[in-house]
Amino acid sequence: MLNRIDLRDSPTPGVIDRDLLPRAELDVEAALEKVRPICDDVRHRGTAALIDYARRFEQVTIERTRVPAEALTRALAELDPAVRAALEESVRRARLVHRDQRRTDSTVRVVPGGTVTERWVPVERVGLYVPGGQAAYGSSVVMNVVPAQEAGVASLAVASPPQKTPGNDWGEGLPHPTILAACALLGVTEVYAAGGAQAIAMFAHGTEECPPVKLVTGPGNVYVAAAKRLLKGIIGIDAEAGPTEIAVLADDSADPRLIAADLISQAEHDALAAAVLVTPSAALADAVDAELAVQVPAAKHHARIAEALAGRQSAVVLVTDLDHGLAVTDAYAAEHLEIHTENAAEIAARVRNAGAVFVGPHAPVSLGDYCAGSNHVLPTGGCACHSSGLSVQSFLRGIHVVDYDRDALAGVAHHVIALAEAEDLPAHGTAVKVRLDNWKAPHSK
Ligand code: HSO
Ligand code: ZN
Repeated sequence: MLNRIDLRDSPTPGVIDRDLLPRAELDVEAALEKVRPICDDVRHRGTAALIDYARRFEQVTIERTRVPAEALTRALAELDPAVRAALEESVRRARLVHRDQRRTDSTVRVVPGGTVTERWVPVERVGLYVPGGQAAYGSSVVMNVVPAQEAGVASLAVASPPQKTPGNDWGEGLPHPTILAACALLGVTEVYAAGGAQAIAMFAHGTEECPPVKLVTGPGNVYVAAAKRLLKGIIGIDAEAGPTEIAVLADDSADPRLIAADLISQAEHDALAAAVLVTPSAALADAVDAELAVQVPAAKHHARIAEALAGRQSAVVLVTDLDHGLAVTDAYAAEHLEIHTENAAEIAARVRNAGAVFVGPHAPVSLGDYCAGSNHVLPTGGCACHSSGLSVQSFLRGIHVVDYDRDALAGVAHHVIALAEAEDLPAHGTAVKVRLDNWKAPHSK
């Protein structure tokens, strides 16, 4: 079922050509041209434009975008108690982990009388985007809201597309009821029925109903990614999330049933999702293939799973040994990386590039998706080689506060002046000199 890429004969196993590894290209550039007029329209016409797009893209008629408080209360009251209990546990664990990410201000005394303090200040107002449709994830509300709240963000709005069929008798035009319930559970009262690029534009430019935000986070489809790219600068953004990815690094000790189940679990998200097995064991690769042949047809979403697994973004990569395997998984930089080897914790400690690492047979990605305490908004498309998943840090800014007294400035003035002159920026030096001159001959008023 999976394509095979054999790198065992590679003459330089330490040097991995990324082009040899499977990965789908997500054409965000092409989507840019489509979303530009939509974003401009929302900027000019505000809520009226959002109402028009709800009709055009979601086929629903809405009169306003702001979700009324009663709808949030009702969604929580009507939530299946088992789902409520699970969301509560998910929130509890996520809080434990994210609370520990909070930063404290720190002051360094550089010289006597000269200090630099790093103050951590939360972003004032953020917009969290939660996809709808095929991907209406209450868990993504948790993963966006908890770090923002733990960072101390004072004003927080959620947007999610209005649903045509909300799954109950509520009628049209509200986001998915589980999303509303998760917002209510977390104490989020500002929720908008807005989807796609137009929701990102609403956050960036503001409308009559929704004041503009400073930062937008959360996953979405290619149009959401394109709108984030377009509006970046007006707003801060987290990563442009692409389709989900799972890579598994495994040796002969691994259980092929578990690996197949985990590859399938992420392929279930999307026909464009990527599932990659990296192993030195051709026998394991065969066994995983045989398991997939049994497990895929039995899965509810077998059609899109089969498409994802057969796609060029998914493969088995055969490697010489685990060192070679680690070089491959580092080059691939997966959103999720599972380690199914002997001494899995030791191998995991050597991973350099991954959004999140899952160690051994009892830590499937789906645990992390819901209830590990870790965050599931993670870098995709190889971005894990330079970026991290969503965290408290994503919602904070570090501000350097520079506090020098006269003597501390005098002590370093000649260095500032020398560097300013070397850069042909003499006014920089003068700004220091006038202070020194002033001290020598203070003005008498
Ligand atoms: N695996 C997805 C997150 C998710 N899974 C939400 C289930 N619900 C991207 O990390
Ligand atoms: Zn998932």
